[in-house]
Amino acid sequence: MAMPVVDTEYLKEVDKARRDLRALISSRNCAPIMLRLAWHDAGTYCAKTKTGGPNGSIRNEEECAHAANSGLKKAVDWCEEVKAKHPKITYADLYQLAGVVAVEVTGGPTIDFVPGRKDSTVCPKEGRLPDAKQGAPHLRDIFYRMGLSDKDIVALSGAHTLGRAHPERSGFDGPWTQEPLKFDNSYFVELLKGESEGLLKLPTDTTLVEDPAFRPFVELYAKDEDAFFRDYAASHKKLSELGFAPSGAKSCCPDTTVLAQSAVGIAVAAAVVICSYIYEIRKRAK
Ligand code: TBV
Repeated sequence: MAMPVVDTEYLKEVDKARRDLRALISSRNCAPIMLRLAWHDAGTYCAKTKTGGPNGSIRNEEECAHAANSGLKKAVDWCEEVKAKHPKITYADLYQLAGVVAVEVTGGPTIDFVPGRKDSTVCPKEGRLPDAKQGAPHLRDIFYRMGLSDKDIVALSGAHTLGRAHPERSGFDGPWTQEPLKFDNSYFVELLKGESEGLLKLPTDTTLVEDPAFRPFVELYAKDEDAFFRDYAASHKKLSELGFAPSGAKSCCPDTTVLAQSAVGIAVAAAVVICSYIYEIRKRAK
């Protein structure tokens, strides 16, 4: 599918879809799985081959059936309700918008959303998303492949402040925090408390406190929620825009033309004012 044309009409639809998503997510309490959907659509990106990424391909049966995506069909179907009302919006934009709204309605930071993502039906090879049973080297392999950093890994892991694992989906069980529908920094606070109170710790979670490069970020985010919100919003935006170049090229041409025209206009006006001033002075001097 071609690049969607992001004109005023498209932006208006995005606004309406945003409202519909807010209502849908609040009434069904499904923020966690919507955030997971956005992450799994984006998290297949490979910076080297420029394949995968937030392109809506997770809606296709083959990709949705990948083991890592277990349970996500429900979220895909819910998004379809919004797509039916706003067919202009690409699936790629819709899933990323759902992720942004999920964070917002649960009390998290505002994440800048730029529309214009293209849809794809190409299914990436299975195995691009992280495996919860592995450690730091694996986590780095996966995130570096996307072009993301250690700081992005830790900040984005804070998304586990929302939701829980389901035995029938991943084999793991339980939430990471006491209030799994509230987006805050409690994931990091619980992580530093260590094994206790029956909250979930995946091998990839414990890796964050054990690894010397990851740990300082965990400590920072546990004691400074503002720092977590700031870094999370920046990392989430990066994740949501992997391989996506907002259509600046087209819209910047008219803008620069307008700029150049106004510059010329101002120069001409100034020249006229100056000339008439000089003319006036000479007339008086006579
Ligand atoms: C659920 C693990 C957002 N994540 C989730 C489950 C598991 C993982 C449970 C699925 C289930 O049984 O329902 C096993 N996902 C991982 C692990 C990795 C991973 C270990 C390894 C890197 N997660 C995430 C990011 C984001 C999430 C970057 C979003 C930005 N994931 C997420 C939410 C939920 C899961 C909100 O991966 C709860 C869903 C970096 C629900 O409640 O249904 C944290 C990081 O990628 C690991």
